Amino acid sequence: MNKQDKYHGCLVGLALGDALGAPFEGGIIERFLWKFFSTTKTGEIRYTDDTQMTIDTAQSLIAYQGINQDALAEHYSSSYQFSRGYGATAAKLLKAIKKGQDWRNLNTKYFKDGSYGNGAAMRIAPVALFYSHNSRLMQHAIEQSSVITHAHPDAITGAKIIAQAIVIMLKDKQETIVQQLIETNDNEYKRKLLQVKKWLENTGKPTTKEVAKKLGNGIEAINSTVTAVYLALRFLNQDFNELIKFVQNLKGDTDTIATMSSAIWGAKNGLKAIKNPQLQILESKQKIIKLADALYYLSLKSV
Ligand code: R7I
Ligand code: MG
Ligand code: MG
Repeated sequence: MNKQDKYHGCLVGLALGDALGAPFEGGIIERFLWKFFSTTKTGEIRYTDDTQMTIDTAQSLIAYQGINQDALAEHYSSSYQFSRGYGATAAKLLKAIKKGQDWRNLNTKYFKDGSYGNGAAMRIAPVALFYSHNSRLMQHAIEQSSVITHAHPDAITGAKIIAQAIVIMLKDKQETIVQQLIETNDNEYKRKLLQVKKWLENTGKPTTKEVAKKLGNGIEAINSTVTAVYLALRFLNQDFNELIKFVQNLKGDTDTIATMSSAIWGAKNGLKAIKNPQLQILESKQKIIKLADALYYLSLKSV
């Protein structure tokens, strides 16, 4: 499999998953509101904060050849737009940075330990792609990029799980992925990963309701990141659209669970494997492909 196509599959898959998951996110109000924001003026399908922050992360990594926390905070805040559907606390924090406040004084201002939302995990794919050859540097970069908005350890662990899954998918052997994740996690994350292992080993397929109940479908990192890993693995050898359909029916944080599972699925199967007519009308598709290319070439430098 062409490695560069896997990079394309990861980032473009992520954005397409986000755009296709967004109309199904949240309750009646969120879904109603999204109808006004779901397409661009030229009729493309719009992505949400998940992809916007992923693009920001990629651009900043490329510009600084690594994580420059202050520049990244600046970048996240200058891209903020209400119409992308940011998390409520993340929105406050980004607006405060825009007004000149330091992220160091904000990341534990709203919650004592910082946010445990999935906002750090949803934007982590470029860090995985950039550092795919150096796990130690990757762990450090995940902590540095996450803590700007998500200081809570659960949020950072969620980002590490998604990044680790993406890196494993870029390589040839994926059989041991769940075992590797079980060995590097503990507590509630480990308990959920053990559930994933059990489900993948059995032939029975849990319904959307069972998945939501046991792994979660919420906005919290603990209730969405393992869910995304499970769904990417369950649909790994199936059509991309089957994965998306399942996530849309899962309810809850559908855009973000689609974002993270599609990034993992895309890193394994590549962009050429994504057969979906909506791909042709995805907002900023060419720009995202170019970012994936830049990350691919930069990752080669660190081999
Ligand atoms: O994590 P974050 O960037 O949100 C990402 C989500 C994704 O679904 C996106 O698609 C978008 O819709 O938002 O945003 P945060 O605001 O940091 O976290 C999300 C929400 O989780 C917060 O607004 C809180 O409601 C909740 N939350 C907490 N609640 C109590 N105590 C996060 N941390 C805490 C906490 O410590
Ligand atoms: Mg979103
Ligand atoms: Mg979401």
